[in-house]
Amino acid sequence: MYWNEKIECMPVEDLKKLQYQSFKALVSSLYGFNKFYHDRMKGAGVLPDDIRSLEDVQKLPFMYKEDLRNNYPTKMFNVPNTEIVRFHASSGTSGKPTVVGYTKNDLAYWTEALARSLTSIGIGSDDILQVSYGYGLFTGGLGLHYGAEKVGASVVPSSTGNTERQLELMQDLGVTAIACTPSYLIHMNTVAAKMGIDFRRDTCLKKAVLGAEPWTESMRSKVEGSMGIRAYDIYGTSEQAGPMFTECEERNGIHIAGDIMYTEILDPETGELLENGERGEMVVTMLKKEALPIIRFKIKDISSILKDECPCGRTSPRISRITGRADDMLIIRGINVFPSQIEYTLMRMPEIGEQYMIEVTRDGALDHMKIQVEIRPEVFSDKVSDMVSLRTRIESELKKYLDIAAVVELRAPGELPRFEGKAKRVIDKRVM
Ligand code: DLL
Repeated sequence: MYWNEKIECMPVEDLKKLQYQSFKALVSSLYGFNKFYHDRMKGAGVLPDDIRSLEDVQKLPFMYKEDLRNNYPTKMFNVPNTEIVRFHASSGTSGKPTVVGYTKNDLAYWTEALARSLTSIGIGSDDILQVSYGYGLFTGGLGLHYGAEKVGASVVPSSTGNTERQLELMQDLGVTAIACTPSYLIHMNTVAAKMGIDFRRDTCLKKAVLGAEPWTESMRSKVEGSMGIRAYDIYGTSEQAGPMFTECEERNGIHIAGDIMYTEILDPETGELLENGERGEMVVTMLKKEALPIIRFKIKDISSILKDECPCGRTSPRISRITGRADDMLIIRGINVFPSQIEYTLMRMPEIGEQYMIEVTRDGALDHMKIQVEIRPEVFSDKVSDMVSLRTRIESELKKYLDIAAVVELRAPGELPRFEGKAKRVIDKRVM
């Protein structure tokens, strides 16, 4: 089932034409009326007339999160205040906060993107969707909320926190789907176990729409196995609008609405455009944005554009699961490792639960990595020799697959911190 078949299944060449037309119009208008883009383009020696094909996007300079910070809060907005109908803002945990704004049209295509996405995973008017992303300045709650209402689902706007109450509501209302961070779902699962709730037996939950932070295929298997649900990946950033794009029922990559966003994947070191299938840094151009235009934004997420067509029939470009951010990569004694690779290796071991924490320190010139992992209740034992041999096995798996020497510490179920919003699983004390 499609939400907007005409666009979602448009022939690829037609989509490219549409993208080019939108891009050309956007650049001409920004050059004429937006000081930031005018100056940037002038600085790079590019005029609107130099844009004669979609490939010419590459002539334009990049834009960075820094630009938003330096123009805090609204200096980069492209419309008068009277046309802004909503603001969201980042928490500013990695620097000064950034503010994003929306016109009525911005909210309309954001909601349309989510309506297409939710439809593609079979969420519609028969569903009761609990939105357990934070409501407020974070885009997750309100974004999913309006998308879900648009497809006719009944929304339970529970936001994060008060987990026991959320679980009661989930049972009482017969919630069929939930949208939240993967780490919050795992937390819910732990709280449910303590309350004696078995998801399969005691709830109607069938689907979860998980995102806002990196998570892995092995985490997906673990969550699905223990809760008896199907989990789907959802992606987006506040600069793009918020949560927007999901996998479809096929679950082989995230469909990007090509009429809304144009995606390039670049080599993080050389900046060269990579072929489809090659993994690199995402650079995005939003084709319909009014309040806060985004052109060639270096989003820093690592992904690839998939080569093959999706059997679902949608022709929109697809990206692979985000494996981390260009600025997330840890270099431990000269070895590059993404936290997601560590998660993938850990989650494949059945003895390990879903919680872990990575800590990196430096002693003189040497880096040290400590990984605390919670083990499953049925595996946890007082027998020291069993625990020592499990710990050694985890250390050797990490060495075998990632070539990193980490000290593993086993933790009892429930010992590590839980997260209601985005998880913070890496503490790099070298950069503090
Ligand atoms: O996290 C929007 C969102 C809300 C997406 C709810 C999905 C669900 P920001 O707070 O601006 O926006 O954070 C964006 O989060 O650049 C990625 O690094 C990361 N991220 C988001 N979704 C995923 C995902 C929201 N599915 C940043 N997988 C992005 C991996 C993700 N990382």
